[in-house]
Formats: sequence, structure tokens, C-alpha cells
Amino acid sequence: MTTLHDYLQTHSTPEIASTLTTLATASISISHLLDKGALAGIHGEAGNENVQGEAQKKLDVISNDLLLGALTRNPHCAGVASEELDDISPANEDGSLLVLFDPLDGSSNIDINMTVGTIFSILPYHNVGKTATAEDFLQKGENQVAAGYFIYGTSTMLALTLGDGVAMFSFDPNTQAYILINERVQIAKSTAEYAINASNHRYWLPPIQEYIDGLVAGDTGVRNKDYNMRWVAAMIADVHRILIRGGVFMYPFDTKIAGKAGKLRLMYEANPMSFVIEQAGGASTDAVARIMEIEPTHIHQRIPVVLGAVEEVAFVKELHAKAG
Ligand code: AFP
Repeated sequence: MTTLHDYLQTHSTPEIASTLTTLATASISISHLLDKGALAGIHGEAGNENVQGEAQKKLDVISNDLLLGALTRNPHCAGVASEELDDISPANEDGSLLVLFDPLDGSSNIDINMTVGTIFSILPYHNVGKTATAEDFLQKGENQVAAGYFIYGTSTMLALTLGDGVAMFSFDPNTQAYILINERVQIAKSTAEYAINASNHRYWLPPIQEYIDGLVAGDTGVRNKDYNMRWVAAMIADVHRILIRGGVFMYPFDTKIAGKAGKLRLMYEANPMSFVIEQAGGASTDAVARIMEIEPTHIHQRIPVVLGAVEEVAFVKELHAKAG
């Protein structure tokens, strides 16, 4: 059996291994809290809003504090950015890595005992010896040295990329260790399954409306075959399903969120998930450009996301290109 610890010894630098070990240790604490659920007093609202204007759940705040505290104590971490915090937190000036995370993706699922998870992205720090600033984090997704997610579902799992494929680990409650279960996860190029919040149909741009209408029409539609639809309302769970059995996930541009390009965050959700999906042989776009090539302008920037099976992502891009 290969543990995460064993895997990191042979696949990463000591700095990245140490940072990932810190993330994994925090994820185990979060997983234990989720196991206890209502008995741990973690259900319900925290009573405040995050920088995105969303109501924070108690466990959003607890998870954020756990990760932030652990990472800022890690000597290799020069700074931390969280979806739940307005500003970045500088950490150790001599660290060579920056860590970004969504502490609890899909947090509206907590109170209904459904899947949630922690998404992370690790970037190189280029100003070692100086205090990290928000500008240091504004790097393209291509620069990521590691990314992945801890998913708290019927069991707790880790999907990890260090830039050479995607490895999947399962948490063993007996040994309290992550155990490697698949060293090279692959996504099929074709699929007949899609994930989108279809209640936003009237807010989408015409190419996405045309695409989804075509999938709903099945073998008489634009893709000439029948499709199945799934939506967990947690990107982490929808992306995990795609890694395991294929599919395409979309949170496209819509006009519902005034002044925003989409719902998902480039730095905490889109970039790390794009890195994982591409490393598993899938594709990821904002409908026009490859997400990991987008130059970020703000740490809390939002972006449209279409990712998963290569053939579907290419088809969505074609529809947008035709629409001009
Ligand atoms: P929260 O983490 O704030 O609950 O948001 C989850 C999420 O950003 C993403 O994980 C889901 O895909 C998406 O929101 C679900 O959005 P809908 O509310 O439109 O279903």
C-alpha cells in the first residue's frame, strides 16, 4: 500500500510535500467534524458574509481557520489566499510557495448531509525574502505546481496533480492515512453526461442555450445522441464524478449575477480544477480561452467554466466561435 507520504517522497520536492502534508492534516480534521455533523455544532449559518457576499456557514469559517492557521505555520508557505477572506495573508517570507484554497466548496450541502470538499492550488513564490502581497498571487493557472481537492463524501478522498497526471487517494479511518488507489486517473474523450444548473437557462448566452437545448433533445439534437444530467450543486462533487466516470461540467457566463463574468472563482475553483481535469486528459475553457492561460486581474475574480470530456468542451467552444 502506498500512502500519500510515500507518494510525495518520490513525486514532489520537500517543500511541496510538506505543504501538501499540512493540507492533508487539516483535511482530516475537517473530515472528522463533518462525520460528527450536527453533534459537533457545525450546522447552520455563521451569521456573516464572505467577500463574495455569500452567507458563511459555520463550517466555512471553521475550515478556513484550520487551513489558514496550519499553512501560516508551515515554513515553506509564503502566503495564503482563501475564497472566504477579503485579503491575502502573508506567511513566512522565506517560503517558496503560495497556497490558495476554497475551504469548503458546496457549503450549502453541509446542512443536508451531502458532499462538500476543500479545493487547493499551489503557486511558486517569486519574491522570497519579502512579504507576500496580493499581486504575487496573480499568476496564470499554468504556473501551478500542485492542485487538487479533498472530497468529503461517503468516504474522504484526495485527487492530486503535481503536473504529471492525477493520482487518487482514499482516506483510511483505521490508519488515518491517505492511501493511493489510482496512480493515473483518465477522463474519456467522449461522454453522454452533463452537469449544469438548468434553472439559469434564461440567463445564459445563446450558444450555451443552443448546446443544452440540443442535449435535452437527445438523438434528434445537435449531438445526435441521448444524454443524462447530474447536478450536485458542489463543483467538487460534479468534477469528481467526471474524473471517475466522465462527463462535462458547466457554470457558464450568465446575466443573473450583474457585473460578474460567472459564478465560479478563477483562483480557488477554476484554475485548480482545470489543472486536475487537463492532467487527467480532459479540457477546460471559459468558452473562448483555455482557463489556465488567463491572466488574473484580481484574487477573487469570477469566470465562466466549461470542463471535462475533450469532445464536448471543443463543441461548446465551436458554438461560441460561430456566434462571434
Ligand atoms: P458554495 O461553496 O458557496 O456553496 O458554492 C458552490 C458553488 O460555487 C460550486 O461549487 C457549485 O458548482 C455552484 O456553486 C452551485 O451553484 P448553484 O447554486 O447555482 O447550484
